[in-house]
Amino acid sequence: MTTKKTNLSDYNPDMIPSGKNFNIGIVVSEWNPTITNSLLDGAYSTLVDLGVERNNITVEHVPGSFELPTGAKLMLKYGKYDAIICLGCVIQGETRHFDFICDAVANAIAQLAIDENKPVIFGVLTTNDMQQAIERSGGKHGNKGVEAAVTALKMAALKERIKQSEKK
Ligand code: DLZ
Repeated sequence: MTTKKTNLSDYNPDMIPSGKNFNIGIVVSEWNPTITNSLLDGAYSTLVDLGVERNNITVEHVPGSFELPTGAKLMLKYGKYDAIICLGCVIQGETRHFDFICDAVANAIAQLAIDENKPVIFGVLTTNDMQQAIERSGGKHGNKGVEAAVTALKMAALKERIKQSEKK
């Protein structure tokens, strides 16, 4: 079976839950900053477009993608958030750093979300080269920051829905 490549950033706002009552944290890696800043722009503007108050969006920076799970965990420990979005860009190099970082970050983010019962969103580009990263941070393949923001609102709304239905 083949998979058709689609631009996942083309979302229908009518199908996304409103962000009006949500408090969202964003953790951004400083490595490959031109890319991560574009991811941040995409995520931030999407949250605002979908109704999240600017006052209810907090952005924190960490040195590299490896530090994203710790940044997210600290935000959850000391703040009140409905979801955390982790944004980073790891580019394949000559070393095995790539595999170590990608595996560690993906596993830690998944585990954190499960442990904390909170959506922690993996908005990390893992690409072969800079060109692929450009194409996925506001280029021809969309913006993974936009997709991460949409995912955060969907998951925050899912949690609220399940919580409310369990109360009945
Ligand atoms: C060390 C490193 C390397 C080689 N490449 C990247 C990268 O492409 N993207 C990224 O976000 N971070 C990279 N880092 C830094 C690590 O994520 C981490 O900050 C350091 O190993 C210190 O823990």
